[in-house]
Amino acid sequence: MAELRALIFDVDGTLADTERDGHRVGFNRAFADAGLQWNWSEELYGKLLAVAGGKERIRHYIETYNPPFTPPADLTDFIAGLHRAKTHHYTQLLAQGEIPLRPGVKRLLTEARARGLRLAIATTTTPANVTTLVENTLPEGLSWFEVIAAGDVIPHKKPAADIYYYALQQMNLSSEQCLAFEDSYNGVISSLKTGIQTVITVNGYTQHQDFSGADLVLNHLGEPDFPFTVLSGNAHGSRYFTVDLAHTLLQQRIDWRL
Ligand code: XBP
Ligand code: MG
Repeated sequence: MAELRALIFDVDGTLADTERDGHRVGFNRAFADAGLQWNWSEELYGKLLAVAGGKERIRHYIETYNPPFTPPADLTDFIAGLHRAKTHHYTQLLAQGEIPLRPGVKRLLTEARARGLRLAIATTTTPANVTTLVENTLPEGLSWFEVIAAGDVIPHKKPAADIYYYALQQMNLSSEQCLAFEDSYNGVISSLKTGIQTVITVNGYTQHQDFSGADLVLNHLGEPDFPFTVLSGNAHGSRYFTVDLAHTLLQQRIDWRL
């Protein structure tokens, strides 16, 4: 019978609340650098987040919102250039310590390691963004993650299941041996497609999205002195997320299957 062996974490919106004040600002600075009169407001960005992947999001914006610019000969190359500039601005924001880890993340990662659980990341974002975020929020923490599955390492981004299949394959684990942590509809669709039980911590952009199929939907992972709120599912009396609760969630699924 499968037992919990690893926790797999999404990055944006899950490890840290990176979108509104991080990625969005990075995109707007890159547009300004390129002399484009494009500005992604908080509201517009919330709509654009339906498309995972920064390059894919820029293309979606061009095709859907028809913004003012002179189409270049090679649009793919043009988008890639904008995205490189955006990543530069975003990683600078991270390096300035602008974006902290969300409540309970460092505590849970530390406990998971102490309890012998393996750790991995499964994210749509660019690998450099992951390393910069972790280096600036969790010194020495990069080595805690056995696998950092990120960005273009797979052909189809979330909500496709590719990134979670890739992480499972790299760790040689089955979906029943893992628990995923996500923040968005695209993310939970991706993790559930692989059969990985999933815990959601919502944020400003995702709080009204559909998380059907998730084991638990929380406002954050909580701390002993800062309890979470259960938005759906059964936290079995816990007031903050722990390794014991992770084991209980998997066990309840096993009992349910019996
Ligand atoms: C969220 C995403 C990413 C970021 C932007 O990723 O969809 O595209 O919004 O990062 P996660 P890039 O799976 O961590 O929630 O511009 O590097 O794509
Ligand atoms: Mg996310």
